[in-house]
Amino acid sequence: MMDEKILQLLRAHPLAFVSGEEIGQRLKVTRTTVWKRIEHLRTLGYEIEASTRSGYRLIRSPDLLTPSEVKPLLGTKQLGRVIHYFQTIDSTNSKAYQLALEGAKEGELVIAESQEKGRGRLGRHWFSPPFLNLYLSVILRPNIPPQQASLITLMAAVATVDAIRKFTGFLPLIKWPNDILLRDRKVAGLLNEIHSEMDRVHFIILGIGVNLNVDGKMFPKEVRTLATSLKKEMGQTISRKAFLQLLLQELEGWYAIFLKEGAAAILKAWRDRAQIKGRRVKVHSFGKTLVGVAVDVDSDGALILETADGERKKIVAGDVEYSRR
Ligand code: BTX
Repeated sequence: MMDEKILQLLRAHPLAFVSGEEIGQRLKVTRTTVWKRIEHLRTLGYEIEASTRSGYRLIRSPDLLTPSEVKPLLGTKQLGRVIHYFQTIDSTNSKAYQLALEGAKEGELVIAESQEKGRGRLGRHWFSPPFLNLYLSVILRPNIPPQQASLITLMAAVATVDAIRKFTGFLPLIKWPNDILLRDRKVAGLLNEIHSEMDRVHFIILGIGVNLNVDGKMFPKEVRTLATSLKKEMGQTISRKAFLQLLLQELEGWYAIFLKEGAAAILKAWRDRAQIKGRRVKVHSFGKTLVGVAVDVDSDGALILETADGERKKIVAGDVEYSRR
């Protein structure tokens, strides 16, 4: 907290020095304490000029996702107005779920620089190295029945695609159910979890991981050929703060569209960005493999598959492999 307050004071005077004495008085601590905190901030990557006569001046901030770095940029009404920040955590989804059970409100954001037990779907692991990518979970409390919760997942995939498209100019594709691919490789993944009763959703945790600055060779071997990052695709380092800002704005925008216009708008946007209709696919679902042509996705988020004998099957969970067109 003290570090955040010192940064706030320094940011309020971008060109001028702020004396150690003034900072000390404002925070009710000694000048020596201020100096120690400044030293600590430097170890985090803040470039702070110090002058014995004039005090301290902030020259440059690192690309951290702390509330004091992120909040002034956000420009959202509700998403991310409350931020729970962690340098490291087991999983942002687990934390958000726990906070939501304890009463956290709509739009609260859990964000971490790294995850020790980043979670994918079906108990899988999400590779989450420190200070390179985005790992976040948003708490939503829409007033909808549980049957509509899948639409929130589709909505989040659309928002993630649009954030990547606007940021990079590349056009990612959604791969059912909710992987985001760039040039056929996974650049982002979504894990959404729901807490509900029969006819009412209590909350939904929207978990999003986006590979931003991880280098291809850093990925674990088994993922290397399947995954990519924006840095790898663009050949330049990505500002995580700037991308987070855009992602939350897209999420807020699409969430508003969902609440106002409902399923049809989201399904249309999802279909446009997935282009799955008519594709030959192999689907692995609950230990079975099915082959066929993808017909559509329905408002439950299920994949409708037509098999060779003309039968239509509804697949609610699983993984898809694309066959050649
Ligand atoms: P998924 O089950 O579709 O994808 C997991 C699979 O993807 C893994 O089995 C592995 O093959 C591959 N993989 C693992 N890590 C990566 C990576 N960094 N990039 C690309 N491919 C990878 C997708 O599940 C859902 C992932 C959601 C992650 C977010 S991060 C914030 C939030 N908190 C949390 O614990 N999970 C979500």
